[in-house]
Amino acid sequence: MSQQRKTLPAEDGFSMPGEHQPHSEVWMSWPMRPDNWRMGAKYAQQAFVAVASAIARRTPVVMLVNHAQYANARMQLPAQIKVVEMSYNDCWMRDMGATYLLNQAQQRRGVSWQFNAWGGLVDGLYFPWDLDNAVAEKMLNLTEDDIYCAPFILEGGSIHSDGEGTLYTTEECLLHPSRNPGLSKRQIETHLQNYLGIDKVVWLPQGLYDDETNGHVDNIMHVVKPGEVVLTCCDDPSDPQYAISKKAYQVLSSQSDAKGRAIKIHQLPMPGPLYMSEQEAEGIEPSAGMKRQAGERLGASYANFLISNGQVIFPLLDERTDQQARDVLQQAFPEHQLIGVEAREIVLGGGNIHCITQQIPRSKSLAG
Ligand code: KQY
Repeated sequence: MSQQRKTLPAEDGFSMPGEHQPHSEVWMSWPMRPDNWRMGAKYAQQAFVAVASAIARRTPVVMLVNHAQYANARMQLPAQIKVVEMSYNDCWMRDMGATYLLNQAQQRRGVSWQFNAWGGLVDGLYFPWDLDNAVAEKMLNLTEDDIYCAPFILEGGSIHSDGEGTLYTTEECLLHPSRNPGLSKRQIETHLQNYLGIDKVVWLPQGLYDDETNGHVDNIMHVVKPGEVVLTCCDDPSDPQYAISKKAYQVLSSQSDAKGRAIKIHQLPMPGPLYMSEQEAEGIEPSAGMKRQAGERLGASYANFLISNGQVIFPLLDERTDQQARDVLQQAFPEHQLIGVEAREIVLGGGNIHCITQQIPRSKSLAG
């Protein structure tokens, strides 16, 4: 049974591992919102099945499903994927799921952040978001890990840990007025140190251009292993992404990580730019928070992949750049098996493979 802890993870010796470390499970949740996913999420569901099936080759997958979609999800998903009924507002496990921590003895606990649908009443994408906000605690209850309830807003997609004391994030997101307007940058760093057990924060100025999450770090870069990252780069000086990626490159190449290492950067190509088609926009129900119009630029990036137990599940986005992205990733992950999954339907919903998955690190109590 899980208990709520009143202390801080860092003082208890817990910290956030890197994604490259072993996982016991990966959790996802089933798409269904007709104002975010076209055609009642029919095509997104197929993409989620493909992502879950790829992960499940090496890591057990748990899929959360709303009651109305249970039978449909069970029918579409391979038998080895565990389907668990749970309530939620949309399906971004990276952001509403718990962030798991380990201590030196490989015991596990987790953090439940406050979630406000990427901006609450300032510029959030939907209302209400209360069911999403309750998911992390329910998840920790189901995995029987003790819970730290963080008293501030944060989404899992806005942080990357290297598991050795370095946390990567963006100023654009964490300092955005729609997240924690009462906290200074210094106070946010202190919270990150307390709740994630990290020693140093590397602040990129911005995330991917026109990303509806206010610049999540997981859509522009990814940690390969301590001291090594991949970064989305752009070779067209007239594209707004060019200057953003250039600044990110400068920050990463001019800083050392928490252990004093220079940070090695692998440069990923940028797909597209890609835009929403007329046909795609027509299949989405209008809503107040989410702009979904034909011609809208999509927040598409190859950096939004998942590492899990020796596999890298990465998005296929544009046949002009997919092979180049695969080559860069294979060079960055020479020992990993790369699996490309068609991800345009996920990108149409505003995120990608990393955003729809949440890994649970392997602990000593869950051997194997
Ligand atoms: O980037 C992520 N971690 C999530 C994207 C959420 C988009 C909501 N429509």
